Formats: sequence, structure tokens, C-alpha cells
Amino acid sequence: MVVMKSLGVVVALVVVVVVVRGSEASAGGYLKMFEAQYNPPDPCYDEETGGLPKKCIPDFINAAFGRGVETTSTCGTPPSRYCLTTQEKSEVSRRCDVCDARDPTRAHPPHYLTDLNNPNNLTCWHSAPVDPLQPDNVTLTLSLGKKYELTYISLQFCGQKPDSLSIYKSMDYGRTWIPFQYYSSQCRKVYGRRSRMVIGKANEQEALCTDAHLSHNDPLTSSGSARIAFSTLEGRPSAEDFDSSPVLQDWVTATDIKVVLDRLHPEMDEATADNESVAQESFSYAVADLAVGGRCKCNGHASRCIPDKTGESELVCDCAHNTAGRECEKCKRFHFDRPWGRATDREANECVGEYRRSCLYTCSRPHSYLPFLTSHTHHSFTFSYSRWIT
Ligand SMILES: [Ca+2]
Repeated sequence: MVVMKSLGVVVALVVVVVVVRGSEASAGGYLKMFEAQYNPPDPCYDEETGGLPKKCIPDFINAAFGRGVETTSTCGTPPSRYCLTTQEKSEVSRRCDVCDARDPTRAHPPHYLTDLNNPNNLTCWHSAPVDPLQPDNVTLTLSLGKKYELTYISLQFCGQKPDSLSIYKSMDYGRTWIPFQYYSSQCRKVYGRRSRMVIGKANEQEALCTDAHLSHNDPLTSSGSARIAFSTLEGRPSAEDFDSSPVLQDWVTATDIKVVLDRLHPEMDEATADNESVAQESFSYAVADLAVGGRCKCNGHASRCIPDKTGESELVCDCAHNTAGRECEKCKRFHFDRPWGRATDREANECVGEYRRSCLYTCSRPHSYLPFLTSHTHHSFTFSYSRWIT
């Protein structure tokens, strides 16, 4: 009986210990989870190597989302009639309505270009009526507010795609513009460019002209979606080693994007042009979504962009690696011991401080820093010192 009782106590004790241990473990796990959630590891430093700097980049986003677009023409003032041609597989249909800026249910304002793009309920910006047979420019200008590195620019049309359009970029906030891409059924005639030219190493910053957007083999067209997507690096040889191509890093950099809708229809012969039904239709450009896919440009020295100190809505890089500037494009004060460099997969190119200047006021060295010193014999002593002072 005594033995049974003792056994019972032992079993109970074991159960208690197991329960306590288990709850300790789960509490530890929970705390770790909690810690990770509120103190996520800094992607600009490598925890596994004791905090060595490493290349870091902001998330990929649609930089156009929610931003204002300036348009040179928008329908609705005064109210005007428009007709849209849509093509679902081989079936062409035509729908006409009135655009009226005073009536929210019939307005097609520019902010519809960059609002949430719901495929089941497209919101479309419309230009004022254009002459379908004459070149009639309508321009959309989008300011990104800072430098971005762009992967693609895409336009989803409501109704048919225009025959000719061009995309430009600015790297200096709209002061100068550089051609990015041309689309036309007549590249030579409309833009003075050869169609579907091949890009080599010597002209990687050249804008191409293509008629591919009108191709019936275009998978996007055949699925019923009228989208044109310009991929900034497609067909450019150095894209495979983007990290070591300053030319392409420059090519994908933009602060502003301009889309010029140049011509709705291809040139028609006179017999077709005289056709009354063509002349009487009401044509306009109509775009459901302008998307600009890319990353906030921080030269590999920041993992995110944050609102600038002026409190305005513009962004700046949250610079690491002792760098500074809107794009972390320079070394911060007292960190000029080696020249600034863009971070790559192989080398973070951290800016390093000047020992004498940064040690003017404080030079007591924490012991915990010693292992770091010994693990970096290839860097100068000055470099190691500057890390904990800053
Ligand atoms: Ca929209």
C-alpha cells in the first residue's frame, strides 16, 4: 500500500515536472515568436555571421498604386458620348455610353488609373473624344516621388488597345525625359524606329519599338485582357548579371513615368476613312489600370523606404551600412574611409568611419566587440572600430 502511494506520488511529480517543462518550452517558443514579430531581424545585417553587413533591398511593389496621374485630356466636361470596342476571343462587341464629370456614376477621372484594380469591377479613366483617324496625343504623367528601380510598366485598357503609344521615364523629377519603349503597327512611320530591333551590349539603354502588342498570338489578347506590359530588362544581355551592370542599373531607374497615347487606330486607306460609320463613332482612349512594378531604389543599403522628415508623403530610404541620402547613394558623415559602393550579393560595401574623428569623444571599447575584430582581419582596424561607435 505504502509502495503504491509512493509510486503514485512519484508519478504525480513526474507529471507535474513534464507539465511545467512543457509550459516553459511553449512559453519560450511563444516569447521567441513574440520577439521575432516585434523585433524582426534586420535584413541588412547577417545574424548568422554575427551581424556582418549584407545587401538588402525594399519589397517589390506597384509604385503607381494610389498615386495621382496627370492627364492632358479627360472626358466629362462637357458631357460627351463614347463607344468602346471589346473583343472576347473572336467576338467583337461595341458598347456606348455618356461620360459626365458631374455624375459620379458616369465620371471617368484620372484616379481610376491607379485605384485598386478589381478584375470583376474595372474602373476606367477615359480621355475626351479623339479623332480615330488623326494622330491625337493624350499624355499620362505619373510622379513616383523618388527614384525607383522598375521591373515593368503595364497598362490595362478598357476596350481596344491603341495602335501607337510611347513610354518615357525621367530620372530628374520630370525635368528631362528619356524614351523607354515604343509600340506601333508602323514603328518606322510613327516613331522613326526599326521594328523589333535586337539589343546588344553596346546599346543596352536604347528604347525599342514593337508591334507585338497587336499580335493575335499575344496570350494576353487571346485571353480577352487588353493589357500591354513593358518589361524593362527583357532582351537586354546584361540583365543576367544586373548587379555588375551600372548601365542597366541606370536604365531601370526612374522618378517619373510618362505614357503618350499617340494613335488609336492604324492608318486606314481613304475608302475606309470615308466610311460614315467610322466617322460617326465616338472614340476615346480608356485605361483601367496603370501599374509600375519595382522597388524603392536604395542601392542595396536599405530594406525599406520611410516617409521623409518633412512629414510630407514622399519617401526616403531607411539607410543602413553607414550610408546616407535619399537613395543611400553616399557615405554618411565621418564614414569616408573607403569610397561609396552599391551593395552586391558578394559584397555589402559598407561605408567605414574615420578612426580619429569618430574617436574624439569616446574610445572605450566594449569587450563584446573583440570577436568581431578578430573575425575581420581583412578590413582595417579603423573599420571595425567605427561599427560600434555609430
Ligand atoms: Ca482602375
